[in-house]
Amino acid sequence: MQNHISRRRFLELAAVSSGAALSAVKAMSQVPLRPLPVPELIDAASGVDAPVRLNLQQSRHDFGTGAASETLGINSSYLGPVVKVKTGQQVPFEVHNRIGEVSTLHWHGLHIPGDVDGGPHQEIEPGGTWRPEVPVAQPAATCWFHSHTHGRTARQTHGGLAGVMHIEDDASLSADLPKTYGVDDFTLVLQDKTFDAQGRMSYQLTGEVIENGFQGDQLVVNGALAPVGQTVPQGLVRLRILNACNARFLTLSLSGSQALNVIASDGGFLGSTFQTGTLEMSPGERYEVLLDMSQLEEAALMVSFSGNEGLGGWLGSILGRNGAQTALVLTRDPDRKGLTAALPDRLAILAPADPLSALRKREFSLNMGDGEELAALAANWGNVCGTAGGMGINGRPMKMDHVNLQMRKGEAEIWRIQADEQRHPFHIHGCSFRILQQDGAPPPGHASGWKDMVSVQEGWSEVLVRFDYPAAETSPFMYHCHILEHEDCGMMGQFTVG
Ligand SMILES: [Cu+2]
Repeated sequence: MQNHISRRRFLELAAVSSGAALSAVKAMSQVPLRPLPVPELIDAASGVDAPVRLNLQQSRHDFGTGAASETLGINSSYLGPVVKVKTGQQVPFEVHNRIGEVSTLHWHGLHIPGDVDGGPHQEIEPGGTWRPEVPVAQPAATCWFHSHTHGRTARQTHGGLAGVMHIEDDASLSADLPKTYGVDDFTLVLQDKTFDAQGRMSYQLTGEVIENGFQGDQLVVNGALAPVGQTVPQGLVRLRILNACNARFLTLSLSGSQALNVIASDGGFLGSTFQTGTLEMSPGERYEVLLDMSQLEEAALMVSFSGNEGLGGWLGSILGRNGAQTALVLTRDPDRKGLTAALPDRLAILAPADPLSALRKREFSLNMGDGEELAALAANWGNVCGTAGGMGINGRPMKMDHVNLQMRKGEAEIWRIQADEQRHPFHIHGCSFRILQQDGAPPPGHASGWKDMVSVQEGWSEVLVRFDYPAAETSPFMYHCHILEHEDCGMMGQFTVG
């Protein structure tokens, strides 16, 4: 039966001479596909009668290795639900902490006041409940939520405390785009993992792991070992992709040199569809892409690990583990008709970023491992660095009871950021920004819209940012490296908006 299908498929594909489809078939024939897990959808977009309940819990989860791993989950054995909300709503949440230690839940990418941001100051004690009323004020975007417990963010997020939020608005709901959840609209949470000889997820916070960030050697998609497979209708298919790795930069591509049609970045829709052969995603970044499955019988999304390598990564490169691997194979169901529309050429009105609107410029230097003073400060101020030395920003590690900067509400600024060494994904809470330059060059087209992540390596990265939401001294916003081990070691600062 399998041979028969493969042969029929091969003949059909040979007839259309599609290189993309052929490589997808090749990818499929080499490894078995697990079904793509589709996270539970909590649809709050048309209003809720009761608070949206999110239970942070300890659990056990089989990623597909055949063994149960000790994990954390949100209403689930690993990771969390997709929560759909709509602009203009005020969404009540009840976050129950049942993981047996202190935790927090940060709404990454949301334009909200500091007191509901879920950063390190909004700790939820074990057994406790946090009840934020979250106002949704921004345009449609794919955001997420994850642990932000200072010193424990890396371990808790790696353990599974992360979920995705779809923000919709009238424009996104009426757009000619795929929007049937789990049918033609899929959410992909990409992560790297390491499994021990018994197939259990392992995570050890050594000095090397803190220095380079955690670098797993296995790709998982929504908590399942890649590659995963999914059948889709004949038409447009939308993938909302989150890099939820602690530290891995990922490079995405499609089999057969098909272009990725990028329609949205962290903060919402691009002005128009941007086509690119490869899409690099830093930890914390989101992109939405469209595939036209009326043109393809099968398509494979490929992912390669890139970014900070360290010794483990270097060995991986030598052994060939860092080559592109198949994350997801989409197979068209010829009997199901989907959305047959052209790729949209007009998605949102996106005025060019205007650097002249900035009232001031600030400079940030991301520091790591330079000298005993930083290490001593990092340790004294409660950061988790182990033997990795200290990390900080502008010579200072994170200090919970110290506000580094005070912003004025409604004012735009240019933030210039550079790094001593390594590449760092930089994130600012409570806003979206526009990238003026990244690593010393203009941003690629897919990163030229609204963002809340910018990569910083050689040369300056510059963003134009405006602070529109208040944050008091008791609930300041964070700016930090999104390599979660770096963040826990002190590469983070705090600001108020008033
Ligand atoms: Cu970093």
